[in-house]
Amino acid sequence: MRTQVGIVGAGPAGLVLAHLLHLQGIESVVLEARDREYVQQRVRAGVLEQNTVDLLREAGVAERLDREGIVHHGIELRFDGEGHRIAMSDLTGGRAIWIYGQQEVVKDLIAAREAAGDPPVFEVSDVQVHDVDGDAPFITYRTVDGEDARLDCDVIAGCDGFHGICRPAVGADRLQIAEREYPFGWLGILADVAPSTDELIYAYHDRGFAMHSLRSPTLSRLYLQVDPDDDIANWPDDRIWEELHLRFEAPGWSLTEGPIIEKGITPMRSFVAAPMRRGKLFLAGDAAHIVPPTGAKGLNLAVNDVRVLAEALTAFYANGSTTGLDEYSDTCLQRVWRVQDFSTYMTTLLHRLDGDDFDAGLQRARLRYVTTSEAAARSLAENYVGLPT
Ligand code: RFL
Ligand code: PHB
Repeated sequence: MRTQVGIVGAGPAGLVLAHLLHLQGIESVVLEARDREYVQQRVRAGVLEQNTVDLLREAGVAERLDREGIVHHGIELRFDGEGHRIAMSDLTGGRAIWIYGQQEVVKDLIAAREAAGDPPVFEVSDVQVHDVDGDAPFITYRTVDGEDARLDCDVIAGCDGFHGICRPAVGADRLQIAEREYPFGWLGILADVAPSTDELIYAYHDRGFAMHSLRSPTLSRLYLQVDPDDDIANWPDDRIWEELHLRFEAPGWSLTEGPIIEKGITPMRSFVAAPMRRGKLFLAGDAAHIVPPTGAKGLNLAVNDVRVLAEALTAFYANGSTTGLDEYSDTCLQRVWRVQDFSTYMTTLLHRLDGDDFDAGLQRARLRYVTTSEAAARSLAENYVGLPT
């Protein structure tokens, strides 16, 4: 088989890239290790920043997002039993965020690939990339029927997430890795109950961070800071609710419980691999970088990478220009580091740190500052809704 762009991974990065290229008349094939059901059900991100929504709208894949997505104009920071609203839209000239599950974005994009007669190839295994330094790179893999296959292409996009094969293919000796692990993880639940809040609540508490998000008017998504090595078996539903009540406690506010339909613990890390390219292989999204989820930025960063890559490839196919491709890694990394800084800020502002009373004193000072100074609040807001691209 031959195509112009071979894409490894049908997450948000790979699927958005395939769609943007299609709109420019550039052919691609998306290879995905999992089955369709799995990628469409995987519960992950829930917050789309303004830039992501703008891009999906311009690309014509926001019809359901505009119908079912919930626009938010503020978030709440809660500490010492009191809530403080950050009026994001007022502080950013009307920019906002949308609540729309990552798996819904993925479903819409897979539907768009199908409508174009170009669905992802699911359940491939033993994917390997070859000859990325030359002019004729190719990908080999095994199909769901156990047949060996080969995909020849001009360019390979490594959109296969943090545990994929594309970043290792760049070669450990060529990659500079900057990384930070945190001494905590997030226990996340999806609960079949109407959210107890209209806007997202980020709560700082001596017992640890907690967050209240949502997926729909009848579906709540909540998180608790826990030990990263903790076992979800240690967290029966009653214990989760008890801990959530304690960390969100505020006079006149109550948390409504409901059946927990999904739960799990995710470790938190910050990670940047540079450069995001080797020859004809370009890394995008979680394959190249990870941010802790406190800033709600991972998916949005993945979308920004492939926006840059699609523009560079469009110029390359239009007039042979390689400038955009040559600048791809540096262009993306500037935003990656801005977002790393914001995600680190949100993470260290809100989580219980292992340190001493000095850390806690600084955190309270920063929380009071950001909830009383308009300049500080605006800085948080403009990063949260996403700085213009
Ligand atoms: P993905 O989504 O991991 O997709 C990679 C795809 O590649 C496939 N794959 C392979 N396919 C073929 N061959 C191989 N060898 C392969 N190896 C892997 C995988 O099966 C998969 O389908 O990466 P992508 O596209 O870069 O997207 C990144 C986002 O998924 C990620 O950054 C976000 O989920 C992060 N994140 C959040 N981001 C936000 O912008 N807003 C949020 O509110 C937000 N909340 C979150 C989050 C991530 C979380 N977890 C679980 C890590 C909340 C949580 C709890
Ligand atoms: C989510 O809804 O899953 C979510 C929201 C905000 C975050 C992280 C995750 O910062």
